[in-house]
Amino acid sequence: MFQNALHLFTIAWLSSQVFATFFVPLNGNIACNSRPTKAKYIKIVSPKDIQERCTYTVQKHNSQTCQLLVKFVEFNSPQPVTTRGGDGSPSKTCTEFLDINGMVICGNNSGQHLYIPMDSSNEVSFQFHGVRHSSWNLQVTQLECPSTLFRLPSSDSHLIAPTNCNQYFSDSRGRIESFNFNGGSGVYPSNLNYAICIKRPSTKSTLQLNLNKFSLGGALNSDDVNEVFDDVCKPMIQSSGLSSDYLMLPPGMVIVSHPQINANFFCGDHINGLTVIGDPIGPITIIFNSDNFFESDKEIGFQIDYSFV
Ligand SMILES: [Ca+2]
Repeated sequence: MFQNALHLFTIAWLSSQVFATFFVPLNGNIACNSRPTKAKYIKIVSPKDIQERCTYTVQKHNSQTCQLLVKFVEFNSPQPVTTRGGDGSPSKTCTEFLDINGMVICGNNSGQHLYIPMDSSNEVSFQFHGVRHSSWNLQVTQLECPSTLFRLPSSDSHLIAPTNCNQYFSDSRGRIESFNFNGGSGVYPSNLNYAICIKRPSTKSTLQLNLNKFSLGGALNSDDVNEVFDDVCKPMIQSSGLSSDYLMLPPGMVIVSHPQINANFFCGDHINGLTVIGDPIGPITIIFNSDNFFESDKEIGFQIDYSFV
């Protein structure tokens, strides 16, 4: 009697595991403020009905899910506005925005993408705040890493980004723009800090960056191109009013027209239109940082065409 009951329980449990593994929905739209989805391919589209907040929660498709690839087919929200902190210093603040894992973006971001780590967390929430004047169409793919237990291959291997990359460019050439580049008008939101990774081709190692547009703060009004790097861009000692907006390029990159400059942190607009080239060692990672201090007309962003030559 007991053994029969145990047998039936075992069959029921195994059936539930099989059902959970194989009968999760494969793709689909998820509605604003609906239940979490485990679908592998997900569309997040703004609703016709205006609401103050839309939250979409994505849970792991299966135990191999390690990253979410979020493609911004469309994302438009009002431009960030200038606000003032307690000390009167200006900042750029998003009034309607998307918050993913604490990363807050707004403005015109169609064509952008993000990688969200899913290895340590079981779910990720996409929170759209104050959505009265915003529209979005996001394509989310749950990327599955190869299984370490059974060494099962993954069909997503070509899409998976190196660990801790927020953006990943795997083509041998392409264009990278700051969030809310907005056709060259900017501005990038304050308080962003993220890593942009580029895949190195197997046959070439010299990276060339054409800085089509480059305007990232800069506390000094110097006209000397030699004075807007490193500790000017990332002050060693924090102080109110000192800009800390910068792009950190891989070590070894030099400006073609100023090869004597051996810097890592770049800011201001003195290198706007210039070309940076080099043979960086190790993973190719570019770090963007914006502080909470807004300098009018100086914080537009960047548009970079990268290639390997
Ligand atoms: Ca700033």
